[in-house]
Amino acid sequence: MNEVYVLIPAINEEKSISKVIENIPDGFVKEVIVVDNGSVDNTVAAAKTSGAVVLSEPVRGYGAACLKGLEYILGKCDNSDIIVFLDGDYSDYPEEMKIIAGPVLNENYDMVIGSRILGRDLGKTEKNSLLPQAIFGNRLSTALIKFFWKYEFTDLGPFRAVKAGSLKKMKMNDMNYGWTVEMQIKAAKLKMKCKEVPVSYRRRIGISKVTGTVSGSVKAGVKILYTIFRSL
Ligand SMILES: Nc1nc2c(ncn2[C@@H]2O[C@H](COP(=O)(O)OP(=O)(O)OP(=O)(O)O)[C@@H](O)[C@H]2O)c(=O)[nH]1
Ligand SMILES: [Mg+2]
Repeated sequence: MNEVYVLIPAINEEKSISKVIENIPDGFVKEVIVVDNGSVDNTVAAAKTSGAVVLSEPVRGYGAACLKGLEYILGKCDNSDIIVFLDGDYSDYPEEMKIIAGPVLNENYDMVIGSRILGRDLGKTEKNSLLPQAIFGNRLSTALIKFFWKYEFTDLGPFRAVKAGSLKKMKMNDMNYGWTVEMQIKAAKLKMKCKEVPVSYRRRIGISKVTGTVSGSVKAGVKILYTIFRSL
């Protein structure tokens, strides 16, 4: 039996983290790992109460937190096991995890991305949940990926499932905002079997860290473009 591990990078998400963990389908996952970067609220306690393993990463950054979680999971899982990435702000619908993990579990996909753009086209996203800068940035970066590497994506969505053995081959190293695009570029370069599925999306609970802030959007945009052109 292949196991499913869920990796949630989180910082100061005390209002949402328990909802995220508790909405993961019952009995579907072996372990939920929350990687914290020094939250100053009750995120750590809330995540533990909801049954997650909490790791702490001293270096700040979304990618740094994911790397810490991966080191922990890849150190003990099989190559055929599955890692699901999920945000801790309750924007994604954890109950949709099976449609993302399913093709990796059952159809030999290396990676499945939950696409909020495909979801929006089906009326599955809450109004104003996908901010204009995210829509623009996604459109530009996925167009560049298609142009340079001939792989078609519509989103750099955080909710995604990847086979553990495939993640090992990717040798991920981005420490912050380039994490999602780096993974998609590496999947394309390695000719991995990928697909997207439409997912729902809603406005986050709590305070924005990235796309909902001006500085976060600028830093993320610059880092994503830098990651694309550095990968050529
Ligand atoms: N551990 C850790 N988690 C982070 C860091 N930055 C963001 N996160 C988490 O990563 C997830 C995504 O961050 P968000 O702030 O939701 O970013 P976003 O979805 O682009 O934009 P907003 O939802 O508008 O803020 C959330 O669970 C955050 O708590 C970080 O530096 N360290
Ligand atoms: Mg968010």
